[in-house]
Formats: sequence, structure tokens, C-alpha cells
Amino acid sequence: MERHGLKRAGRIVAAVTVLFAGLCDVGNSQEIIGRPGETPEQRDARMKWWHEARFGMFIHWGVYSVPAGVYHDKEIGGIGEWIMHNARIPVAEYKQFAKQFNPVRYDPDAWVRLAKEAGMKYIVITSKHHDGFALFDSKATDWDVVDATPYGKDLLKPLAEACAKHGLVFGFYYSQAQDWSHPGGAAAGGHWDPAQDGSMDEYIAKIAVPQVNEILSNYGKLGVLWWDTPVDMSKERAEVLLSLVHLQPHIITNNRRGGGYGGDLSTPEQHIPATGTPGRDWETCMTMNDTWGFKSYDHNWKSTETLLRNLVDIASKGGNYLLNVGPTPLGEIPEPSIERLKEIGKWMKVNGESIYATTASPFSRLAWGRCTKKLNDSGATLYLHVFDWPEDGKLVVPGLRNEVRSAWLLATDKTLKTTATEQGVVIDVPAEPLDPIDTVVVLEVKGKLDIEKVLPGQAADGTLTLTADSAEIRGSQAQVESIGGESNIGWWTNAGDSVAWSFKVDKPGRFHVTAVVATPAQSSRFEIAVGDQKLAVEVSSTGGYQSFKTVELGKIELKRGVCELSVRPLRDGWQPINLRSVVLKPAN
Ligand code: FHN
Repeated sequence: MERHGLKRAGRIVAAVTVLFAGLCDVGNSQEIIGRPGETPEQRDARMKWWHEARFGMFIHWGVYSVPAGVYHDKEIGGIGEWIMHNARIPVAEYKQFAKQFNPVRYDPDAWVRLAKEAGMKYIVITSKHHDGFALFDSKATDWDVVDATPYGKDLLKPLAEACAKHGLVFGFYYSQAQDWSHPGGAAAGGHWDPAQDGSMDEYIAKIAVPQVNEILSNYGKLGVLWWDTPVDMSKERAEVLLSLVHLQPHIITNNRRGGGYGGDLSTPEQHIPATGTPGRDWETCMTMNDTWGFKSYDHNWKSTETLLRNLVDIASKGGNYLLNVGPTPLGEIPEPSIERLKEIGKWMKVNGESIYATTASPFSRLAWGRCTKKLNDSGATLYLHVFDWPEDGKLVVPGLRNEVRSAWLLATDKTLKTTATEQGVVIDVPAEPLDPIDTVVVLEVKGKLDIEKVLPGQAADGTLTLTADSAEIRGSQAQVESIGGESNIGWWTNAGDSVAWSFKVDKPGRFHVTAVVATPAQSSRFEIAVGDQKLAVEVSSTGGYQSFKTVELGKIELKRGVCELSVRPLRDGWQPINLRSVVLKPAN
């Protein structure tokens, strides 16, 4: 899978945004999770639709779509909706853009139909982003679509109605702690204009509280309230907002309100955690190009393959995918987004059963793709998402010991032959996949899932190849991604993360160790460990995160039996690397 990797991180987002995203990612152990006083059964009932939905649309829309990334004829770096901040645009000047915000082509019904066609089950739209501009008629300010734009009509009401009409759940994003236009609101997110002077408490009392009240009261039943960038949100400030949430008793909130409230979800941004966030509901939000709000010159669109495989990857880890669109000031969703959503929709129409209401894969990793599952009283349905079709026509489900009831191709219902082998269940599949992005094979098995971990072993010449796909990742950031169709461990930005492999050795001896790595850093230091043998190694720049080279790491002794090899950053000298494989070849 071609994921956008570390290579892009530097140029996509303002550093401050990355910081916010990092803060909000997985929360911390002191957070209050869920709703205080709610039983697990009540919580499950409240979260049911969300668990089943798996796929939603995020919409970032506002006045920033007018400059669309350009200010005084200069392309402004960073994400489009941050232009006011990144170009330090004075409040009064920024407000002039509202005069050109006239979304006469806005067709909320078409937006909702598009989301539905893509297979999305919910929509979350920015009711107010950090520029403080409200897409609704707010009594708390004139800085809203009704009072400040030629359009002059509430944009959220018709969208709420269209969602209700087409059966999608509707929700709001609200930037509660960062508002660059109202006095006191810019304390957290930088400050560049005396018009922003003021007290944050007053801003909370005069703008945030009344507006949250408005969005929770005036748009019917809502599914989600999506807070953002909770910098400087003390417990007291967060509590005032918390009390309003009861206006929508069933609403689901994320972990970005601040003040120690973890809400119902963690919200990894622009990435998919290696193993999900076990024990915690989570939702990856992601852009289709490199910006949330419309930017006229951002054409760096992810492929449909990437987006669809992201959805599958996320579902296989038990999470939801909130995929963003950034409409233009005329109210149009950019054509490349529409194309991709329609393509995803075609696949979902045939294969949606393998996504909706599924739970996480019971396998740690599958070299050929992903798995989602549904448990039932007599066994389980496993949906095998095959990204890399087996050339020999044998799909091996490693370590699966259950008796198979039946197997078939989801798209055609064609029954497939299965054989129980020592490696696991082997399924005979046709020579060609039905869908090159993801062909789904359904496997119905009897009884409680029984999966034995199958360890990699030596080739006939004694060589051991430890690939990214079979690695166990220990930590919070590093994850398997794919560059040029080959997997590697990337996003290794946390020096506390390590990776390890367990494997079987039946031809012991001394081995040459090499690794296939890529790094733009001048040098990076890490350690290879097998038992108490340790190799401290230093690799120098390979020319970038996509330039993979084989590097010599030294020699190591392996004994017969099960061994573990780990790769750990050395605090002194570690720089992120992408690691494709570690290979051990007999030294003689
Ligand atoms: O600063 C915002 C950004 O503009 C965007 O809204 C994202 C979406 O998750 N949230 C913040 C950064 O974490």
C-alpha cells in the first residue's frame, strides 16, 4: 500500500498542527474515558451505530476556501484552513474574504448522496473552524455565514435535513479552544493582531458556550460532536462545555475537548496506528490530498487504491475512517474527491458486508492483505481481504486450526475448495483476482477461533528473511506502510518504539546480518539484539525515505529452537529509518 510517509510530514502541516494532532492521538492514562456513570451496556448501545458504520465523511469548509492557499499572490505553506494563521492575516483583512464566499452551487442533497454512494454512514462538518467563522446563523457573533457573506443562509440546516432524508448520521466539528477572530480565542493558537486581545474565559463564555448550545439545539438529532485542538483547555473550561453535551444525550464525542476528558474516541490524524488502539474506540481522520480546507493548487491526491486499502486496514484494526473533503467557495466538492469516492463506492456496493459491523482481525499480520471478522453463535465469518493475489492460486490462512464450513468469493458467491494443512487453511483461488485493489474471500469456520502463531523459518540454504509484514511492532508510532508496492516499517518517529521477530532455527550457526533500510538522516544508530548478543550499528543516509539500500550490520550466533531478534533505536544517535527487512545468511 502506498501510504504517505515521513517524507511528506515536513511539508504537509504546520508544526503546531502536528503538535496538536500528537497531543490528541491516543490520549493518556489519566483521561476520563466515555461518559462518567454510564454502564458498559449503555455505552455499547450508544456507540452501536458508530461501531457498525466504519466509514464517514469529514467536511472542512469555510472562508479559507476563498484564498484557497494564496495570499497577496504568494502560495502560503501548510494546510489551507490555516492560511489566516500561517500568513498572519489581520482579522479585519481576513474577514474581507467572506464577501467572496458565495456557495451558490452548494447542493447538500448531492453531497449526502455522494457520501452515501461511497458507502459512508455519517458526516461530520466544521460548524466553526479555527478562523472563528460559523457556517450557521449564530446569535453570538456576526462572523457567520448569514451575517458576513453574500450567501446569507445557514449552511448546516439543509445538510442536516439531507442527512436525515438519506439516513446518514450527522455531526459537528467545533473548534472550541482556538478561534483567531474573536477576542480571547487566539490565546492558544498564536496571536498576531491586537483585535485578538482578550481573555480566553470570556471567549469561552461569550462565544464557545453559546455556539455549542446553538449547534446542539438547532439541528435535530446529532451523532457526533468533534472537538479540536484543546490547547489551554483547563478542566474548568472543559467542564462548562461538557455540561452542554447533555443537550444531545446520545452524542458521541472525541478526545479533543481537553481538561482530562478522553471522550468516546481517540483520533489518530493522518495515520493508521500499527495495531489500532486496543481497548479504546478510535477513528483515523485523513485528507485525500495534503490539506483539509480547499487549496487551489494541491493536486497531491491519494489513489483510490490507497484510500480503499486504508479503509480496509482501519477496519481490520477495529477503527473507523473519517475521510475528508474540502469544498470550494462555490460549494463544490473537488472533482478528484468525487471520482475517488465513487470508485470506493463501487467496491463497497459489492464488498460492504466485509466492512460494516465487522470487528478487528484475529491475525497479527497477513502478508497478502487484511482480515475483518464477524463472530456468531456457532463460529465466525472471516473476510479475507487479498491485496496481493497468490501467484500459485493457493491462499494460505496461516495458523488457522478451525474446521471450515465453507469458503467463497464475496463478489460472485463462487465456492472455493479449502484444505487443512500444517501451515493453516489453504484456499484454492482462481488464477486472477476479481478486483486488483482488494478481492474478498469469505471463510466461514466452526467454533471458537483457534489460531496458532506460525513462526517464520529458514530457507533450504539456512537463510532467514524477516520482513516488515511479519514483524511485531512494540510502541506507539512505528507502523507497516508500503512504498513502491513493498512493505516497510515506517513512521518510526518515537525512539521508544522497537520491532521484533520470533522465528524457528533448525540450522544453527553463525550468521551475517544485513538490513534493507532507507533514511534521509545523515546517520542513525540502533541496536540488533538476539538474547544477550547485541550489535550496535550505525547506518548513513541512503538518500531519502524511499531509497532503500542493503546495509551490513555484523555477525550473530543463532541456536536451535525459537529465537527472537529485535531492532531498537539507540537513544544516542537514533534518527527515523524505514526498515524493509532483516536478513540472516549462514556465515560459512
Ligand atoms: O488544526 C486542525 C486542522 O486544521 C484540522 O481541522 C485537523 C483535523 O483533525 N485538526 C486540527 C489539527 O489536529
